[in-house]
Amino acid sequence: MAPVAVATPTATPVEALKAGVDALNLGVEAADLSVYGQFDNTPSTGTEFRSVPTKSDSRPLLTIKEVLADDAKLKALGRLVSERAVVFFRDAEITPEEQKVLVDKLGKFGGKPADSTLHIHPLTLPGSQHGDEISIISNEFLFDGKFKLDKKVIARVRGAQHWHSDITFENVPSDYASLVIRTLPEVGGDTLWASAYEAYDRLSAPTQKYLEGLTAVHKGQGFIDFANKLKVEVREHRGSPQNVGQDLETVHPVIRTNPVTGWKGLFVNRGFTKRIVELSSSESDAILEFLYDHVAANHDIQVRFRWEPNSLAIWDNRSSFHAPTPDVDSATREGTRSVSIGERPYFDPNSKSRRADLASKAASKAA
Ligand SMILES: O=C(O)CCC(=O)C(=O)O
Ligand SMILES: [Fe+2]
Repeated sequence: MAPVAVATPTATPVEALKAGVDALNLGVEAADLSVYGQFDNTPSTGTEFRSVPTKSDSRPLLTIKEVLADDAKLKALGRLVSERAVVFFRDAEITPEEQKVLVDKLGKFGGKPADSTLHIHPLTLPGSQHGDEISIISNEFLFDGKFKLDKKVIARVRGAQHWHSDITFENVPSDYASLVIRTLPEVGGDTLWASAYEAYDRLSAPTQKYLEGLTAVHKGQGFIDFANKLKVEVREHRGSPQNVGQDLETVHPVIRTNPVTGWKGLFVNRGFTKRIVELSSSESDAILEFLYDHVAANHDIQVRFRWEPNSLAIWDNRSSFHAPTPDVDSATREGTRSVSIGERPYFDPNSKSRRADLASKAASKAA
């Protein structure tokens, strides 16, 4: 007879989820990256490592090669990405293969479950140019040359429609992702990121409380439509034994705790969130619309990044949103993206607001 799996009883579902995440720490002490030349892009969102020293910042420079070669630096970088939502490097020569290693290791040092690997996008067909675990980001096709995009249609969509977090239709979505735009238009095609922590912190306390008890359905309907049009199945298994099935649909908490920082963030996005489970459909529509607008309209929780040759962006999909800028008409814009699979999203009622946590740390330092 096959052995029967027995679930170990744990205190609460949240404790069980956290235990899986906390189990791996790999015994590495994080390095101090503040000794390297860098600046914060905005008070809440984005940190950029310098590639040239400036008069006012003579700290040594940090390259992504040095990070990749040093576990202590990788661990610290993961922490920084989780705190700042997105981190940028300039002049970062990095191959698609190294992009995969980078996000997988950031996830591992953040304690992701052992069976979470790299995402295989539902529309990445076998035999794709850089292998299964690299998504080609292009303004001419969707992940694979077969899924052609109509540039004119894309350009007509309002920019704010593009805000999303990656692959939240998966049961186990992404922790870290990296992107390099390798074919650049002369101008245009900037990418914006926003902090999900700051989006949460900007809500009034009664709204924060109200949202904390709710869950939402996420669905990758657009990808299913593309697959149907070409009569292909969506890919399985997609980086976790739990990321299987053709429906690309799941339910996640509306407020999510990031296990690395312990901070609460807003976790619904216009790209994939369809409805809030506990509400009537008209209530859900109104509240989701408000929350999407809250992210897109507060440009002071965002950073806008202009790509240069060899720019690298690394973000934490659990605690950020991003949006490409659809202002490139005739030029080709193309890049490579690697997406690590993290943990199943959870909301820990004892987790903290970013602002409150930073304020209490500053107060105890001053005391
Ligand atoms: O093309 C971009 O700027 C961003 C594309 C995107 O959403 C991604 O790489 O996940
Ligand atoms: Fe994305």
